[in-house]
Amino acid sequence: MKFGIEFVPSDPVLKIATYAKLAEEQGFDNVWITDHYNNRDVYTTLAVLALNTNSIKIGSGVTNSYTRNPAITASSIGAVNEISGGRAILGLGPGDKATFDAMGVEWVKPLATTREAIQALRGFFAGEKVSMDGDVVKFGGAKLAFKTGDVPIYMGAQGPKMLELAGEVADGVLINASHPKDFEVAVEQIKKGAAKIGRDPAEVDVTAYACFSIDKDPAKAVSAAKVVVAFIVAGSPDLVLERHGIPVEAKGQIGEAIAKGDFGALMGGLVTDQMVEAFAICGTPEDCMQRIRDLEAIGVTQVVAGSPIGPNKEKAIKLIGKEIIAKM
Ligand code: F42
Repeated sequence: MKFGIEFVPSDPVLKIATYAKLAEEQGFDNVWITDHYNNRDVYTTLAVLALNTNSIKIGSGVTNSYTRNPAITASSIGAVNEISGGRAILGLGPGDKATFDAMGVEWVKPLATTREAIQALRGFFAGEKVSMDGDVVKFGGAKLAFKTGDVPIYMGAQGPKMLELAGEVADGVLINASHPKDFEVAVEQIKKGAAKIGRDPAEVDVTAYACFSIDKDPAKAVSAAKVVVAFIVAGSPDLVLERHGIPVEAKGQIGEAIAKGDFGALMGGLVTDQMVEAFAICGTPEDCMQRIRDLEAIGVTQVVAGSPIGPNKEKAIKLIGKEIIAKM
């Protein structure tokens, strides 16, 4: 099992660099930085992490090819790969519709766009002159003027077709989920994609990009996870809620409370323990370890500790290092 950690650059970059260094010391393999226009820039953050760490791999988790042309992405992550001594990973997804609406960016054919962007990116990483006339992605002979090295490409994916595509074309897949039931379904889709092209599915690093909250006091861990879980419930397809026995009506109620900023209602009962169980890796180190072992048994090969990580980030990173990574 590999371990990753996610940071959202809503925090200052230098603070994230301190956490990333601590994560490296605690034995984490990867650090992932999210990409949304309203936060600090992902590649600036990755560049600072590159200079402040020595061995941990650093990646975008995840960027998209609507707000950044794939040639620009190749140039940006290529530069990060150069300054980090070959530690860069590119996480790429279809992007977040709400963010695109706010930016006035049209979200067309996310599946085709992701497939074609990856094809172009592989070309740029191989030092080729890229000419493409895809459904969405088009290049008229574009070539980078420096060698990027071969940067692994991970896809951010949840939907069945995106997961299948990841099985075909990606080195890894970052799946926003925490429960074995969701991974049973996801792993089947990834295998289906790999089988299509006669690929060994074991080549794909199946990553649980999870809401994670750890503390020696389980009540504190649950309390820290609740707001993040509320956002997950509000954004989950009905099918996923039903899979976990969560009433679909809860989604509307939680969505309304989020819209009103009524965090008291979320904490006071709208977000149930059942929701936390379904959508977070949460609790004491022993609880988290058990869940990670259950995920491993289903085919998960990397667990990413995503927001909130714990009620206290620094303590949580140390707990994961000492009580989980060192004991796996
Ligand atoms: N999004 C961000 O913007 N920033 C981040 O930092 C970020 C991090 C992140 C980490 C892990 C992760 O799993 C997701 C993350 N995301 C982030 C969200 C990500 O960008 C996606 O929004 C998210 O993964 C949801 O994507 P999805 O896999 O559910 O795919 C969507 C597009 C979907 O509907 N997929 C369908 C499916 O079955 O997989 C396929 C839809 C389809 O077939 N579309 C056709 C096509 O060609 O695209 C066209 C259909 C038509 O009629 O137009």
